[in-house]
Amino acid sequence: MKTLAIIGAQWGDEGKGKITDLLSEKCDVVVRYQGGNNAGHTIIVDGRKIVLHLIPSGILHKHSVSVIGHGVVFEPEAFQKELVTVADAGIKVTSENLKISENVTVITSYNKLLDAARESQGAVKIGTTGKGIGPAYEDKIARRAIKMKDLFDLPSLKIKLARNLEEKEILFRHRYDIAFPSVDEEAQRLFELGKNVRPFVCDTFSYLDQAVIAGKKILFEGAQGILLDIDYGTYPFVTSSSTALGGVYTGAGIPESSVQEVLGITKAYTTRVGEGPFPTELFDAVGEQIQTIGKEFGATTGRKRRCGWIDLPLLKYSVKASNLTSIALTKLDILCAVDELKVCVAYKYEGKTIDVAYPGIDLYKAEPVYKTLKPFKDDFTNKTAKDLSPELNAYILEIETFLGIPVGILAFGPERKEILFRK
Ligand code: 2SA
Ligand code: GDP
Ligand code: MG
Repeated sequence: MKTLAIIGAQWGDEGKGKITDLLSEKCDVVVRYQGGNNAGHTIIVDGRKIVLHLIPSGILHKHSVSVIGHGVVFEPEAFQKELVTVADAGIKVTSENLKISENVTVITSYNKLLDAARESQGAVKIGTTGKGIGPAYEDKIARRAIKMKDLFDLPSLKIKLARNLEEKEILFRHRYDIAFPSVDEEAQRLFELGKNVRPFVCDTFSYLDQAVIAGKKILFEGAQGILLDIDYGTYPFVTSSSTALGGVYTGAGIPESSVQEVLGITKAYTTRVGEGPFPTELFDAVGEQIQTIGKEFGATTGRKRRCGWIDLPLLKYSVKASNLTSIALTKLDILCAVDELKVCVAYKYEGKTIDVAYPGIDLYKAEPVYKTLKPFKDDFTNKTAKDLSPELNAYILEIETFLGIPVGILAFGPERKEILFRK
């Protein structure tokens, strides 16, 4: 297998965790390069469920090294909890199999308080996960973030936190009536938490540089999805990181030539959690059925996910935005239970018909044009890719023809083994 990026092609939760876990069996290194513990990547092995938020999904494989690159925003308390979850699953995490960049941005209490206040009292509700992701990236871009290496020197941490809090106190304490903890309290808290992270912290840039030179197989595990990208996504209803392919280069810190394949993980239908436009959203019994049988609840917050038909104009945009080379189509088993099948093949928009969504479109005004297909009712047990029904083959062909790239992987259940490789 070549060096590979796994990227959500929709609004997240396409099944990236499951596919990463599966493919990392053949990889030496698995890297998270953006986002933070807003992500929820679910892996089910032998009936046992594990949800990872910060640690790469490759951690379940003994031979692979997990790396958290400098583009990630890192919440040390959440990390602490996740270490326990992973240990409970019988996985030993050491400085050999987990490496965290000394330059990751730390999510502070201030960031979380501000996220919560804006969501409850601000002018625009984004429907964030409340983990402080946006405010932490704001600090990074404004060059006042606390970096991982800052946690290891208490006096200098206090100085940096004081600078970090200065404007927030003036701008937000009264605006939102937030009681920020004092600099001393926050410094002490982060300093203590930092002690537990320190054994894993290193120069991940050099580690990955050496891995590339040595020809190691590297898998880059994206979080959220292309349509939530800060630049490519449905702004302002996006997350605050670069979820699309560009984020791999900047967030992991590797040269462009290091990524040979870009696998777009795509649900056989569409879901979205949080606010924002969603042209193919279903508000009827079919939408409810997909939500219920698909168990479409946020893996981090437990929120109900909104559900709708697959949206090819948006997917075509994702293919272009991240140079996707193939698709993994997940949750086909859920559509098997639905007696209707529609595919959005175009939008009616401002009097025209368009078949590729592009950033200039106001998706709230885009009216989906559907093609109705025959529903498929495949039973995937002990089947190969050659045994698919004509109806399912027609669905896959519709997607491949429209997008111009192959559907290489089919997933039909949450378990590791519930998968078929087509090409
Ligand atoms: P944030 O918290 O600032 O990143 O939220 C901004 C928007 O990004 C969306 N977002 C997500 N969408 C899908 N899945 C995510 N992870 C969790 C999951 C979500 C959950 O795996 O289910 O549990 O609710 C994720 N993380 C961020 C978010 O909904 C906002 O629209
Ligand atoms: P991620 O954020 O992209 O890793 O996806 P999540 O873990 O947030 O959500 C995907 C959900 O679908 C999880 O509960 C997975 O266990 C589940 N899942 C993944 N692939 C399949 C599939 O092919 N069929 C079914 N039924 N569930 C799947
Ligand atoms: Mg998820």
